[in-house]
Amino acid sequence: MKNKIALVTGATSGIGWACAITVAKLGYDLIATGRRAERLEELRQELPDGIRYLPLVFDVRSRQEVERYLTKLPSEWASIDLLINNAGNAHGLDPIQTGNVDDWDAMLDINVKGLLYVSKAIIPGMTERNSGHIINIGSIAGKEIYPNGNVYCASKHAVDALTNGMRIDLNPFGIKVMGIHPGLVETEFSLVRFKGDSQRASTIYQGYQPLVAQDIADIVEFAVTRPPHMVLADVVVLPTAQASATVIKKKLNP
Ligand code: NDP
Ligand code: 8X3
Repeated sequence: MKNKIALVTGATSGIGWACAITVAKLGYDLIATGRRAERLEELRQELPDGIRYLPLVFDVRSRQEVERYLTKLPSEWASIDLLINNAGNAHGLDPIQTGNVDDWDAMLDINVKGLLYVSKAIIPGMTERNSGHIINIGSIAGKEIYPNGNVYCASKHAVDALTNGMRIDLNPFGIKVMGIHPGLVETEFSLVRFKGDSQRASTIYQGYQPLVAQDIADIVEFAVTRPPHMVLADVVVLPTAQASATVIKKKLNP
């Protein structure tokens, strides 16, 4: 029997990387995307035998690139069963009055419009087949607002709204739609947010045990192995040390 097919965006690191390997281990053939081609080749080495793999290198900000790669998939890859909209990042952590407009553009273009472009390319196949599963990676920043989070929080609130909107509009087609909203997960996220400042990035994860990418992939595994009558609609997951976007129990340095 033919394997199911999963498409994971932002599979070159962190949560997307872990989700890609996890769904491949569950037996999905894998389409993995990101801008770093060499990382997508490294990912190939982690995949189990017998899984077909299609790495696609493009920027989700580019509507033309998304359409070029995803609306004209070879027929053997076109029936996508599982879409994990994960590509995204925070850029900067500044008060609104001094925020950088390029950072705002990046967050809205990647986290919101990129997710929409990818979804627009994949959903018609799902509605045609009356089946499919979409998992959008939101954030605790999509449930709460924190100081200096302004535009990143807005982008993730948009992901939350789009997830709920998709679930409503796709309800007649039997398509499952889920949002996963993590708190602090140690990935390359803070390195990107702080523009390569590794020292500042590492302080975000000090003094407590943050989540790791596999924690999110484990939730994906649970979600995609539920029976047809059941969808996990909305999951907020935090490190035990985190009570809200801003309340984190950290051990003080001795
Ligand atoms: P990483 O920085 O480790 O991974 C981000 C991924 O997104 C990379 O694969 C990157 O690929 C991809 N990506 C970023 N920009 C683009 C783009 N323009 N086009 C295509 N792909 C892009 O961070 P995480 O794994 O932590 O982040 C994954 C998701 O999880 C994001 O949506 C993030 O907002 C969310 N999240 C993260 C949390 C955390 O604390 N880490 C908590 C809550 C949510 P490449 O650079 O190769 O293009
Ligand atoms: C990532 C988690 O708290 O840095 O979405 O916004 S947080």
